[in-house]
Amino acid sequence: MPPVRQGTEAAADFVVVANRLPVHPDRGPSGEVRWQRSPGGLVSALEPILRSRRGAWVGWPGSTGPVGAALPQQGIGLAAVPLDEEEHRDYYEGFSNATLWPLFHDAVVPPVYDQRWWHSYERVNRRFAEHTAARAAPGATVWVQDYQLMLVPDLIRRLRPDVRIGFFLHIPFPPAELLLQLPWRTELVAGLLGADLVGFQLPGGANNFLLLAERLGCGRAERGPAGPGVLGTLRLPGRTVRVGAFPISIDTADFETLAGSAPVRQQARQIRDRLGADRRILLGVDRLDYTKGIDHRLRAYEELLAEGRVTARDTVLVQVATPSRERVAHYRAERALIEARVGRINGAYGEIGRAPVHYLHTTVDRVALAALYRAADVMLVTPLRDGMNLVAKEFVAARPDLGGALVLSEFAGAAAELAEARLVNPHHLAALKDAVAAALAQDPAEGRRRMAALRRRVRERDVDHWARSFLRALHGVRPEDGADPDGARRHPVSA
Ligand code: GDG
Repeated sequence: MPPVRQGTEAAADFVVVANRLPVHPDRGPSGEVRWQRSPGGLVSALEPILRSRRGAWVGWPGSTGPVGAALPQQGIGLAAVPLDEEEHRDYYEGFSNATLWPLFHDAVVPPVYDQRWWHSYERVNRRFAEHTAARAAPGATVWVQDYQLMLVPDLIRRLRPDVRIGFFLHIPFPPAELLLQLPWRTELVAGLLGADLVGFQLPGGANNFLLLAERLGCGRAERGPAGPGVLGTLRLPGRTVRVGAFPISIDTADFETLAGSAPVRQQARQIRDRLGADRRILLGVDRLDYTKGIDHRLRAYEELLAEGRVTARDTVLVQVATPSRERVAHYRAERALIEARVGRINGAYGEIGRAPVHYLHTTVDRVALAALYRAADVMLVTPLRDGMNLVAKEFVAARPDLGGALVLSEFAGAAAELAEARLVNPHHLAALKDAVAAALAQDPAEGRRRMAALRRRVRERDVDHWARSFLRALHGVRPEDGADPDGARRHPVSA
C-alpha cells in the first residue's frame, strides 16, 4: 500500500526512519486511542534536530491494522507505516528477530532462514522507503535506523537520488564467516550500500562490513580515516560509501537529573530498607533476551551461594527482566530457563524473609529504574554479545556518589569505552564468580576512583555527541570547520 500524501503533511528536510515511531497507542477510558510518547535516548537526542529542521519521523506505530486515530504532530511530523498481523509475524518477529537478531549476535541461538519471512522483510522495507520518499523535501537528509530496515537505504536512493542517506546499526555487525550463512547476504549488503554513510557502534563492526562487502564483490574497500569516525570507504561505480564507528550513548544530563531527584533518592532508600540494610545488593536490568547473559549471571550467583562465598543473609540479587518478543520461541525458552533457575536458587538458599533472588518480570518506571541503580552495590551487565548496552552507561550516570561497582561483559560494545569497569568474559564461569566477589569486596577508595573515571567518559560522550558526530560525518564536515550543520542540541551537563 503506497503512501497517500495528505495536505497537512509538510515536506521534511530531516527524516528519521525507524521500525517504531517515538509514540505508541494507548486506550482511554472509553476505548479511544490516545498516543503516548515512548521515552528513549534516541528520541531525546533527535527531537531538537527534528524541530529545528522541519523534521519528520517515519515508523510503525506499534499496533497492527489501520492507524485509527490521528497522530500527534508535536512540532515534528510523524508518518505511520502500517503493518498487518502477517507482516508483524513474518517481517518483525520472523526475519528481524528470529533471523537477523540471532545471526548478528554470534548465532547464540540458531537463526532461522525462511523464504517467506525474507519476502515479507523486502515488502515492508519497500513500504518504509516509499513513505520516506513521499515525505522528504528536495535534498533532504534521511537517517535510517537499525537491522529491521537494512534494505531501505538502497530503496530510497532508487526513488529519491537527490537525498542524502545515513544508516546506523544499533546491534553488532558480525564477522563475514557468520554472515555468509545468510541466504540473502548480497541483497542485504547492497541495501546498506544505498547509504552515503553506514555507521556501526564499534570499529570492529565497520571492519567486518568492509571485508564482507569486498568479499561479496559489492565494492572496493579502502581502509584509513576519511573524516571523524569514518574508518574506510567502499568505492562503487560512480559513488563512494563511507563506513564508520559511532558509539551510541545516553542523555547523560537528563539521567543525572533524574537520578539526583528527591523521589529517586527516597525510593532508593526504601529499596535498601526493604531488602535489608545489612545486605549488599546485586542488580541486573535487561530486556528478557538470550543475548543478555541473564542465566550466566544467575549461574555464577548460584555457585557463589553453593560455595558459601555469599549467603542470602548478606547479599540479594535483584533482576529486572523486561518482557520482550514473547511470541518468538527462543524468548519463551529463555524465560522458562531463567525462571526455573530463580526458583531453584530461592528454594535451595532462601530463608524466610530472605530470598536470595528478587526477580521482576515487568517494566519498571523510570523513577524506580534510577532508584534501583542508586541502591545497587554491584551492577551486573553480562551480555554474551551486545551492540552497546545503555544500562551500563545509565548505571554510571546514576552514581554521583561514586558508589557501586560495574561488572561488565567484554562482549558489550560499552566495554570499549568503560575500561575502568570490572571487565569479564561471561562464558568463563569461574572468572565471572571472581569478578562478582571482587566487586563485592571492593575497597571504597578504589571503587570511587573507577567510578569517577567511568563518569567522565559517559559525560564527555553522550547521545547528543553521538548524533552530532554521525550527522557531521554524513555531511562530510570536519570538526575544524566549526559549523554544526544539524543544529544538534548542546546542553550543559549538571554536576
Ligand atoms: C539495542 C542494542 C544498544 C530496560 N528495562 C526497563 C527499561 N529498560 C531500558 C534501559 C535502557 C534500554 O531499555 C535498553 O537498552 P540496551 O542498550 O541495554 O539494550 P537493547 O534494548 O538491546 O538495545 C543495544 C541499543 O540498542 C542502543 O543502540 O545499546 O546494544 O541491543 O535504556 O534503561 N526502562 C524502564 N523500565 C524497565 O523496566 N523505564
